[in-house]
Amino acid sequence: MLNTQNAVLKMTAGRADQFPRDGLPQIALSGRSNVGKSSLVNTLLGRKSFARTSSSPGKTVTLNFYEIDRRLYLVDLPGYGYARRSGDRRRSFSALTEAYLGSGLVFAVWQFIDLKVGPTEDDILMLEWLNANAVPYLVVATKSDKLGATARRINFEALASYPLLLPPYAAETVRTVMFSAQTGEGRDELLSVLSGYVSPSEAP
Ligand SMILES: Nc1nc2c(ncn2[C@@H]2O[C@H](COP(=O)(O)OP(=O)(O)OP(=O)(O)O)[C@@H](O)[C@H]2O)c(=O)[nH]1
Ligand SMILES: [Mg+2]
Repeated sequence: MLNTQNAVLKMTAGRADQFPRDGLPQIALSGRSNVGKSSLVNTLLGRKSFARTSSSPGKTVTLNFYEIDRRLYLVDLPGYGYARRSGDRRRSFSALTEAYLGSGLVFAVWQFIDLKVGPTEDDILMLEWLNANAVPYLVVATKSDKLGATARRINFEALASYPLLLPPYAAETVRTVMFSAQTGEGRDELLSVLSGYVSPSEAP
């Protein structure tokens, strides 16, 4: 198992030449602003405010590389979709995020989608990009605590069977994990996914 107590913010990167290139697997946390990426870092690591979170979107503007147990990085990406208004064709993904995703450093992506909201236009662009580039990824369905039992089930089933997450669009059926930073739902499952990245033979 990973020792999540042993976590350090190794690098706050505002430029591409600051991305760590030490061979450790890098797991990129991608999703729109305010979806709960930084909160998930805190929940997984059992810390209150290790990664900075905010109710005002656009909190994370740099790429923050959290090194876990000297074995992998969780990379907290800036959220996208913040400045976008409908009909606005401005670039939504930051140039730095695009440089990172194209850098060849990414081992896997965790794509965050709000369980209540479902995939946004920008989320769909990201899913299409992940599929086209054959990047291994899973979907984290966030803020599950905000829904009642019926809506939870309906929304989860709709998301997990979203066409872009299934063949032939995706190489294989994409795993979808229900998560709440508030209740801790999904924490154990995601920690075991992380352990699997660094020691595939380790018993779950
Ligand atoms: N109810 C509920 N609120 C959450 C959950 N996760 C995050 N939030 C709240 O959503 C807001 C945004 O959370 P962040 O973790 O900062 O979101 P982010 O994806 O890192 O946002 P950016 O840094 O702007 O990309 C905060 O007010 C959090 O408290 C959750 O599981 N349940
Ligand atoms: Mg953030």
